[in-house]
Amino acid sequence: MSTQPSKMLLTLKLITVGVLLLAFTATAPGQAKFVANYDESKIPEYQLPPILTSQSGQPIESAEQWQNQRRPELLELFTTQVYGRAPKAVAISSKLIRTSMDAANGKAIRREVDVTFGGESGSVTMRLLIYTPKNAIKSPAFLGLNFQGNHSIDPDPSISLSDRWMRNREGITENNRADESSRGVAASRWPAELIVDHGFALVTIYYGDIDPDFDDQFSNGIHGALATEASDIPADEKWGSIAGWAYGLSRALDYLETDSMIDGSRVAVFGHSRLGKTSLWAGANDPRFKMVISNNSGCGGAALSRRAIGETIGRINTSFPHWFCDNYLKYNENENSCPVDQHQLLALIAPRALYVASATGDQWADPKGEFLASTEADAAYRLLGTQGFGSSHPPANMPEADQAIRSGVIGYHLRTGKHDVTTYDWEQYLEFAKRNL
Ligand code: GTR
Repeated sequence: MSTQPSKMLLTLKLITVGVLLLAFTATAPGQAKFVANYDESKIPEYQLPPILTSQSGQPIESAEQWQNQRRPELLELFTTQVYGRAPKAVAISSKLIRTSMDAANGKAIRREVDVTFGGESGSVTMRLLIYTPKNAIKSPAFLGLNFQGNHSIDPDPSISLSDRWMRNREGITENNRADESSRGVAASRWPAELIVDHGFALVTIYYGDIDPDFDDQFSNGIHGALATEASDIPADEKWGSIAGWAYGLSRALDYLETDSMIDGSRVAVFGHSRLGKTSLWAGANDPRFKMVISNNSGCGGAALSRRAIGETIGRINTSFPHWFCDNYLKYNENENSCPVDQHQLLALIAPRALYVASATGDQWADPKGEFLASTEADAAYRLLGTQGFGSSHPPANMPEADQAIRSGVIGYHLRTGKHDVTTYDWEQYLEFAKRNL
């Protein structure tokens, strides 16, 4: 008899907890089901933070003020509020693993080179896959991270198969490891032959060599290897994976500067999607990159966050909590309070060549926001004495699909098709690079 009321009480309590939990998950900010906005008329009101005014309100009117005052303060804001702070550069060592004299239809020499670096807590080894045009002395190069292992960019079975952690992909990768069937699956994104035909080298690295792409509280990959060096960085400013991948790109450039077949002073950093966010951050941080290419980088890349079209800061931080630093969480559903927006990231690349590419079928990445950010960045390019987009003003309207604007130092196109990297994209980059690299 006496157990009956307490059982009822327990059931009641459980129901109450259940209802409360349900109410919380349905209404807590950032937890409610995300519905992306694609309607221009529903964009929240916003004002972009200025490029050419300092944080204290002072107009920036000379190249000197830009270099000594505005650029450092913007770089610091992106470091502390968005991507996180990386430790200082550490020394690298390298080792040639193998060479093929007959790659890319006989047009290229292909090498695999291991570059190792680390700190007191451990080390990272990333394998560079390098195609250089035959008979060239020192080639300018495109450097970019790849998503599925170096073996995925070229079906040639003599390329080493990555044994690192890899995201599962239906029909391609299982149990987080690549197998023989994934050889060449991403070849359409990496047209090595076309690139060497134009006189450029291609260098690529599996991004998971630097940092495996999952949330482990910043402890594996580069974060673990450089944990001691990063130990005095405040918790909210700790580097996320994008900053880690960008750091790896800079270490790759350290190596390329020593490679006898590459001209290290003429390296373009390239990336698609999350790796496009990465190429932008690498280019903003490391002025040795002579050209920066963002392919469909979207939110946290080239797209203006304040438009909140497609993917938003809140959404990206929820899906990928390890990409950015923890301070970035403050701007979930609160883009206007962020002291920076992504046009200022693009401006950090000035006066070096910058190419931003969007795709019509990639509304999640907000092509218009990517275009607008590029036109805003033009102001910094002009201040630094370049012609920006190439004419007397940045373009007022988005170009038609497949009509690339690439006569200046800033290039932009909207390609027909989905979120991807295609031959069309590469053809534009190559033409742009012929003048700017
Ligand atoms: C998506 C993400 C995008 C983009 C993309 C990718 O899921 O929302 O920001 O980075 O992944 O990298 O493929």
